[in-house]
Amino acid sequence: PSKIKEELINKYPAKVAKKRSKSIVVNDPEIVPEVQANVRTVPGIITQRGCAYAGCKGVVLGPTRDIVNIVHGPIGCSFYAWLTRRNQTRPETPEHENYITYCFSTDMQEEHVVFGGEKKLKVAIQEAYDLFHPKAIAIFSTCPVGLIGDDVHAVAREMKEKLGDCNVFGFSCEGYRGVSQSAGHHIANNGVFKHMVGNNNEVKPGKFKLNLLGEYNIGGDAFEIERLLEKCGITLVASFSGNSTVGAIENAHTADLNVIMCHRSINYMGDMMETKYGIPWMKVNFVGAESTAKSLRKIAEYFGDEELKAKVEEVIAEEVPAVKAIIDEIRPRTEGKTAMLFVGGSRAHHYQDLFSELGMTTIAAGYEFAHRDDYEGREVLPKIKIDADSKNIEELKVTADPELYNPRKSKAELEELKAKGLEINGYEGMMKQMMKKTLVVDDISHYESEKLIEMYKPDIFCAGIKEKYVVQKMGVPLKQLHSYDYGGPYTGFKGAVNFYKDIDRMVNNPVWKMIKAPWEKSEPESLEASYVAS
Ligand code: CFM
Ligand code: HCA
Repeated sequence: PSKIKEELINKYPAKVAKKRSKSIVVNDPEIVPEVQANVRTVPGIITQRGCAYAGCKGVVLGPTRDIVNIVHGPIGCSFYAWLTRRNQTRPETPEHENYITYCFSTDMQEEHVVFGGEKKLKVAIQEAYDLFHPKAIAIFSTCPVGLIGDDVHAVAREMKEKLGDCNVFGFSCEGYRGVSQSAGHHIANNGVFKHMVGNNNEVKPGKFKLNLLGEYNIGGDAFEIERLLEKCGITLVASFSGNSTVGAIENAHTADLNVIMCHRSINYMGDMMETKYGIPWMKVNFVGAESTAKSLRKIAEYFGDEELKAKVEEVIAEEVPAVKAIIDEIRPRTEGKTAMLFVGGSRAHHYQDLFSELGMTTIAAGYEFAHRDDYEGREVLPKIKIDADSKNIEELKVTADPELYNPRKSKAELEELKAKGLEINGYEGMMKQMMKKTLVVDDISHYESEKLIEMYKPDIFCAGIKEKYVVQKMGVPLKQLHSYDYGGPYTGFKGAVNFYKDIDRMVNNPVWKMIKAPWEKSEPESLEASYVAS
């Protein structure tokens, strides 16, 4: 693998090669080498990253159905974020609000860039309010807003005051705010925490109450998790933010546990809620049948109730036979095959569990925009150097709430849970679970992906829409782990079965053998020759 690493960077100019080499690491799960992450992409390199606005508006706020999300900026930014992420939602009744299908924008023009856009923004907020009377309106700043200096927060305060019964708040999530969409996650967490969480003290009935953090209901993933929680008798107070509502999020501080699916996008919320309200958090993974069972058991162990533990075992016993029947049939066809996973900030880790259930090995993986803790584990947090780009993002000063702080578990109880193997307020990252000598690459470039495929010829490559057709033209099937190629859900027991079937169909499809990859062609076909042939 170190030769492979050499091969990946030897075409780069010396300075670029030096920088990229720190983000390309041969794994050793015992030592866990350092991975350079969350740093600027070298200009000129084709990255798969997005911007801070995408992380704030598209990822964290976008999935909640009853917030009107107004994008302050040119129309292109809005169009980009319009339903492309496949975050599904299910209103209580057809009469209930659902703004997800709408696209709200101030449609900023040159004139507003020159003379300012605040007036236009106020008009847009008023118009949205008159049309829908929503509970909340959020404003998202795109790049030009920061450049011309429109004060979206002042506009939000003024309009909130004026409207009276509508929560209006803004986000300074201009695309350039950070090195990737990761900055937007942090900005979104801060805003949701400041303006929403804690606004409603109504307590939902239920004995075991939790919030599901970092689950955005892509392809219906949250529906399957909700089904399982309900079956176990666990009350879901709020989801952040898939299939969720303003009311639920405002109520989140009444739960007794936060479980985190996507650590990268929402770990800030977990920490802030722990400090302010005394709610511990626990990392879970509902991607993979075994991981789902493990996560349900962890939740039962946290609550420490014998009846709940028995119920969880009963649910697992009921769900597993259907999974086993399918995997027993499929696994002989997928066993021994190889996969590469390059996705945003957590799926490159989570989906390795599904591949291992299929008997497949993940030989290379990486995130687009995660931080070192997502690779190496949260214990490296104190060692991470805070650079100028990270310093730009506000770090909220949170303290215990004088009235609402109530530690759900005492220090001794938390220690006891930790001794039982429950990782409280912790995440061990991706690398400890990957095999020795596998490759870990942060913010992989297009060039490096092609090189890796040429060298390893994996049976499947997992990434997004930007990589899909380039990779498939190389004769390697590409599974989109962002949009799921319009399939899913892939969480829970039902989702695992969906995934096994989809991967079986892809890696065992004879069509890939009929495509000649560039390295298999002896001579480039002339355009003329291909006309004659067809
Ligand atoms: Fe978390 Fe996500 Fe992901 Fe992410 Fe994303 Fe996404 Fe993703 Mo695309 S929140 S980090 S910013 S799991 S949109 S639902 S698929 S890159 S791996
Ligand atoms: C985003 C959203 C995205 C893009 C997916 C892709 C998603 O980064 O703004 O490139 O295929 O999951 O929809 O990550």
